[in-house]
Amino acid sequence: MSDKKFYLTTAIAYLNGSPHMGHALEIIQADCLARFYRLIDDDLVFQTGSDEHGVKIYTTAQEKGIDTQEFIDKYYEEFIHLYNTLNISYDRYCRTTSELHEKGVIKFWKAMQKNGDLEKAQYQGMYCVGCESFKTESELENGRCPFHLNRELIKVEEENYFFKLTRYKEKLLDIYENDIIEIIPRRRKAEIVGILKSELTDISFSRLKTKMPWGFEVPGDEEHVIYVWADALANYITNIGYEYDEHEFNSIWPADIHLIGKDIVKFHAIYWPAMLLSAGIPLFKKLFVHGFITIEGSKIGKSLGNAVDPLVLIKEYGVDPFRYYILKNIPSYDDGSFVEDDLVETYNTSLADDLGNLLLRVLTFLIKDFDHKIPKFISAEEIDQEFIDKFNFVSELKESMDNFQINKVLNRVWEFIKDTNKYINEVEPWVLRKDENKNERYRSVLHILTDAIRVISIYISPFMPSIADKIKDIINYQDECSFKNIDFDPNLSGKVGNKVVLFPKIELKKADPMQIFDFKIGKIIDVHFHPESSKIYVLTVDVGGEERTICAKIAKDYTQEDLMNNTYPVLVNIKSRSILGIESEGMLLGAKDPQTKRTIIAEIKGVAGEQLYIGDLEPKPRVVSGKKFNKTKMKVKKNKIRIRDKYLKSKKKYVQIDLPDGIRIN
Ligand code: ME8
Repeated sequence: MSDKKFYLTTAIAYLNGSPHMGHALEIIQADCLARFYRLIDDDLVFQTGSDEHGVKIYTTAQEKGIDTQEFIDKYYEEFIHLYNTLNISYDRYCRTTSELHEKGVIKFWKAMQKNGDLEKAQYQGMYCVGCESFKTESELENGRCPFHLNRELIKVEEENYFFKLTRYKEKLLDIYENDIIEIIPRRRKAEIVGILKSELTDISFSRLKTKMPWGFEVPGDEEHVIYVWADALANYITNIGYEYDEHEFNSIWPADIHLIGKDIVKFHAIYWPAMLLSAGIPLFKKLFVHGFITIEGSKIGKSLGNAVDPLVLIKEYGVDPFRYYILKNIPSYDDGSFVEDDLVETYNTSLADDLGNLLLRVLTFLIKDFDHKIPKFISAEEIDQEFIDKFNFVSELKESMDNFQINKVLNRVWEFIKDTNKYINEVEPWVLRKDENKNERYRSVLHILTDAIRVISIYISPFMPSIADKIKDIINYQDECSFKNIDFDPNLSGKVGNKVVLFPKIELKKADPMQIFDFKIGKIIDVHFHPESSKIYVLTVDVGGEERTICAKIAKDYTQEDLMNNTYPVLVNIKSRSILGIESEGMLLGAKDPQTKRTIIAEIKGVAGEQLYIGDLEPKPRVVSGKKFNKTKMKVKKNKIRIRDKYLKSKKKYVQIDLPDGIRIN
């Protein structure tokens, strides 16, 4: 037996914003993997963390005028809060601003330098702050990064330290040709081999401190800071003893699984192994790559804001149903769309009908006829034995999990739950209980069923740990949650608790189509002319802790002073679009006065970010297209904005517009 622990990691999130559904997806998948492998062997280390350096964080904090450390600490708290709420069982957490991490990064840097892989050279390139990475021509779509279409690339010209990635080309090709590192799904491997064969260059591994001070100083050169990815990737080793405890390090490293999203494969499949080879550190074993979650088909981004805050969903539906839905409905290695109605449907069918009902059915018999006691197992007929033989399908699950097919595992577990319900229907305990001669059999059947519920509690624990614990409590099962205990136990005994409805049914709320609109009060904090048109203003609008760029064709009718510091209703979830090369991320409401030919915009007094309502409707925003907006036929009525029979308003006031009745807003 090896004393090497199973080591599983997630990507470490940038702390430049609140955690979103993508972060929730990754950490839930990782937690599910960790809990699953712990059922096989408890000797596992699960690490996550936060990526706290880099241009993105530094400039966002600067723009907001907040001290960078204070800025990241705020988001650190938010991430930890989400992870705790989600019941994430991480063992270690690496903050890349920690001293421990810094020491490890310096040691790592020196090891690569000693190997002759870090050298200074003049550099010129286009940098995407969103990805924190230089981009080659072939990675761009119409001159923009495909992952960050809203961001301009930055031209960087400076002397940097370079990592000699090209030296590792052949070794890396060999690694992937021979599956020394496995990339799952395998189609992602083809992408990596393609990059290795065609466009590999040495990479800039530092930034000038005068331009970007937020990072660790390059050892022996105070003018440079270490590039954020060279720092971030090292978290996988620095936090497990690389610099401070060799024994600990050797008992955890190499990582068995790095779980990451599809946008950062290149860093993990090319940079990271090359860095490890350079520093003489063994390679990790597997890269699991998940897809991206969209919200009802739209990319997570500014237009949806926090409308789909995981915490809000958890509050509404509970942690475990949320975890269950994410793991079941979003295929682990493809993109998937979050649809709230699907969550409700999944909850009602799989959780309430299949699992909740099964528990209730069995408890009812135990309480009614056995005074809560689990009856003794006496003997099994053929049909019982067939069912008992179905209890252990661990090797099947392990094979799927080793291939990162989480939803396949979940579906297989559900097949067992359905088999249990089917078994009840076939053996008909309600018939057995009435027949004196069938008393022994009735007891055995109920014993088998209670044991099936015990086994189910083990199987579902990686997906819904709290529900699993609840079921264990109800049947008073104290033993370790482990696959060691997955076979039928003829000696199970004890008393069960009272009936519990684990998943009360949820009614599907039919949303009013008007609820998709998200109007907020926006305060104009900057106005300038569009460089390509004197009729258009480019406005910077504060919509509550977030700034939007909005292009508005009102420069003929309003002076810059008219607008500055005033507040207006803004449609914040309209699909962003490019207006003469500038991305417009929201819309003011207005229309032309037929008499004066002046464009008049709607106004409202209030605080930036304040929610507006269409009558009494609670907004349930989705991204809205311009076409959809036009279909709503908003009209002026008594200087207010009327949408069907309702008016646009804040909690306190109506939105006002100085136009005659009947004019269409556009
Ligand atoms: O990339 N759906 O941080 P990050 C699913 N700091 N996953 C998503 C997603 C979405 N819509 N959006 C992002 C970073 N992710 C770096 C990682 S690792 C040494 C450094 C995933 O906060 C993304 O793919 O932008 C990544 O795996 C994780 O969330 C953190 O993203």
